[in-house]
Amino acid sequence: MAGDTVLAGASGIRAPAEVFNSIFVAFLGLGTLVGVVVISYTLYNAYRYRYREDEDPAPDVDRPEVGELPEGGGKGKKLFLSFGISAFIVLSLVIWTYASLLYVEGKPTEVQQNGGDVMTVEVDGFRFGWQFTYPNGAQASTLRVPTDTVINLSVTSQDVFHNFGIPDLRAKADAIPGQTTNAWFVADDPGTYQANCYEICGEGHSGMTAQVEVMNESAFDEWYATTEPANASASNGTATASDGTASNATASALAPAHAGGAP
Ligand SMILES: [Cu+2]
Repeated sequence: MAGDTVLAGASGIRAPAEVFNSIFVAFLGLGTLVGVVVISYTLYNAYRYRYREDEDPAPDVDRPEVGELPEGGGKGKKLFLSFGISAFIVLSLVIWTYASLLYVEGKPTEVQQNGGDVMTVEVDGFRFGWQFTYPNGAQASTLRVPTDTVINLSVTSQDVFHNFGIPDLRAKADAIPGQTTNAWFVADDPGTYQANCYEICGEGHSGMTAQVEVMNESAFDEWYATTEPANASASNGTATASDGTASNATASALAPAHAGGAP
């Protein structure tokens, strides 16, 4: 099918951008073809059977008289042919599109199972910005990713509905509080892209953007080595943890008395 020749990056993985592009091209091509056939045939018949004052355009046709039921004809051949071709085109598109979407849905898991590199970045939407959390716990407001690597975005929201999307990389996912949505992409070319919010979420919605830096793998590794978990340097993390333990202790101290009183 058209589009299969569309580039796969050095990773050899067809990114959703390429899959969606080939779906678009196939639909556009077939739609144009069907349109051209239908419109040409209509125009051809309109011309062939046009009204001529002095001339019967088809003198050899035996037309039914008023009140007579038509008989004979092509036994519905044209009807079957056009329905058959339409059904074939529509069903092929449905099956092929569905298979493509299954590929997009399952690819990160498949790559991971085959020992390939998948980097999962947590994307947290809030009014009005984005926070990215890397596998090592580092956090940033710019999304930095290496080229030719499957980047799996795990998207959620801290407050209201948002939608995280990077149009140039064809990655887009709802950001819904209390649940995560996944989207993935493979970037072939280093460069700076922009992520936007695609769910109107308040007065700062239109400014709710983030920079996406696609870096060469070596440059990324160098940068990634300098990052550290967000709460490693902050002693607050430890303080909260010990607070947590303290209140748990209180709770369990109270528990036996409570249990004793129950029966
Ligand atoms: Cu938003």
